[in-house]
Amino acid sequence: SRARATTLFRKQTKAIVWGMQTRAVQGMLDFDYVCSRDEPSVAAMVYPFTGDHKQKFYWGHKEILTPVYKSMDDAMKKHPEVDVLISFASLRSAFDSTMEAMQHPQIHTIAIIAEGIPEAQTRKIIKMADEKGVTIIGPATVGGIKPGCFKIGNTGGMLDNILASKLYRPGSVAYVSRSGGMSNELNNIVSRTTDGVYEGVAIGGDRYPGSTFMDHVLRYEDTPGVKMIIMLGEIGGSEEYKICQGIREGRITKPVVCWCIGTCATMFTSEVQFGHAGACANQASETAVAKNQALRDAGAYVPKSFDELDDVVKTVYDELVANGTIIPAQEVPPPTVPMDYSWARELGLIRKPASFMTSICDERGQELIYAGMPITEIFKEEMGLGGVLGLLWFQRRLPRYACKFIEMCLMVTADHGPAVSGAHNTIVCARAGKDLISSLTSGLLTIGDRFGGALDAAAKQFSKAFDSGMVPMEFVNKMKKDGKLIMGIGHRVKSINNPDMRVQILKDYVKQNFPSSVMLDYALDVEKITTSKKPNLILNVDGFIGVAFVDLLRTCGGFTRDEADEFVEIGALNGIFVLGRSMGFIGHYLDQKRLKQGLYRHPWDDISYVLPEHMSM
Ligand code: Q5B
Repeated sequence: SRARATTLFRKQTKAIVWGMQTRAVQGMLDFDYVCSRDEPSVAAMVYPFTGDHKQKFYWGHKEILTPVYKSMDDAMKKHPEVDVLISFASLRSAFDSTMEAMQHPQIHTIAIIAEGIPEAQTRKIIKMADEKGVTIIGPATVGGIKPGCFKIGNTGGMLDNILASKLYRPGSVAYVSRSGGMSNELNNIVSRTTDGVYEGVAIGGDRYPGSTFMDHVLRYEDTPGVKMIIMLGEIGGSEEYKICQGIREGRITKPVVCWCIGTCATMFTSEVQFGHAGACANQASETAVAKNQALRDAGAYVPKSFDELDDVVKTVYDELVANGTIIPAQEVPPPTVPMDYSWARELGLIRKPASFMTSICDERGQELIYAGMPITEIFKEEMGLGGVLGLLWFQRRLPRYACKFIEMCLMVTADHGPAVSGAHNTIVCARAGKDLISSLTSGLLTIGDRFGGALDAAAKQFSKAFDSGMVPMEFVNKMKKDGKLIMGIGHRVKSINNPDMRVQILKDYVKQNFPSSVMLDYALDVEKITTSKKPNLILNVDGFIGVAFVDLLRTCGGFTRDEADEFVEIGALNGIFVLGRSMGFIGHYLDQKRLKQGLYRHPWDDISYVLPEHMSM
């Protein structure tokens, strides 16, 4: 079988990443860039759940495209330079994908991130890896890092951490740990006490790691750049004793600083299973205390506690500098990598004027919020449609009588038969084979001054006249003199002889429930004058809702006078008719479809053709 490589990662190492881990890949590329690599370390990604495509990443300031393959076979064939596979496959697919990867002789190293892979499967992976000479890092690991060369996935954390721990250039200290989290702590300790990390691997917390402490310590022993070694073991298993043996037999000659985590287990009366699957002492020799003592006896540098690990690392390093084994290199500042926009924002480093603002609804949190009120509370308080409209249109929690009035307005304006302009348009559109939204909007587009859209103008005209102290007769006369129609007055079919019951219902409600109806009373006085001229010049449904809403906004207690006027000014009231009548238009659309009505063509005998006479020059 093929011998395992001593050097797993170089400045030219190329990897395939299995899984759609775009953040991890971007992290690797940022690391590569800050290490001044010539090319990104990720050659391709494999993701069996989408077709072949390309993913966009940043390489420094530039955008680059990285190929994603559905099949691992294709990825390997297209990228023969790749010798590392980083597998983010789940615990269910990690076994198959790792076994498949090992069929490709180009692969020398595989990092398996997944936790919870069945031990029987891991053992098969290990057997195959032994046969093929493949180094497995993991499972259940964050991976490893070789400053200046290569980083596995998320190892080393984000770029600020990479920079803080100087992981962009090699030092002289190599470490191996089980835990990914603790390897980050080692990055920190090593960067503070020495010239930095040469390489660090977290072998993972499973009982059967794909590669062992000894595998990596021996690699470090045989790597000239490594001058001292740190091994962070833990409770459980007996791997650490192999290091003792290696030191005793002279196979390990470089200074090794060791610590086994889990010494606190002695404080418990029963056996303790720590976070990792393998972190449990099955016999006295597997305890952290016993292993620390054995390592100390073998000649490793073992602190009294983890707290003193940094002191011991520093002492050993200082000795190596003093005896000339280590000559610290001159620091060269790394190239700057632009910070991700979202991260910079999170850190509060940048601000950008928003392209648009909103003040009525926030859907970003756990719960949808309408004008400050969580949706669950809206239902708990049974605020109804009127309450929701109050929140979204007026940003207020309106009193109950106002919410009910809004709902009544929506009910009375919901429909007024197929003959009105909007319903007619909707019907013609539906019969032309158009869809619901087209038919609805074609109906809505007829709403305006003459039909259904006189609410705001009526509110403006009546309140302006009232506020300026005009008596109703003066108002009517002035409008006539100016040649203007009074908005909200007049109806095609309703009159004093054929009263509009919709208006009557609303009138009764307002009179009984509103604290004040001065604007409505004023409009009713105007109606007396106009109907005395012509019986159809009644205060129509638009006019009624318009003036009653002015009373509501001005007297419900929720708005200042300026705020009340602003809602009329910006055209909120026509919205009531639009919203209400949408119900009817949709009804007409569905009705026509249900009745299977064909294309409408207006009959000729209903059109008067009044063309100009033929003109000769
Ligand atoms: N005269 C509504 O007109 C209508 C006058 C007026 C002073 C007035 C007309 C009008 C203002 C806009 C308005 C909302 C076009 C109506 C609605 C929803 C609906 C619809 C439905 C539904 C009706 C005859 C004589 C003339 C005019 C004078 C008319 N209106 N004077 N102020 N406002 N109103 N729109 O019947 O001297 O003879 O020349 O524009 O409020 O859309 O059901 O159908 O739920 O769907 O065609 O209820 O009033 O009357 O134009 O022949 O005028 O009265 O100057 O005087 P008519 P015209 P003169 S509610």
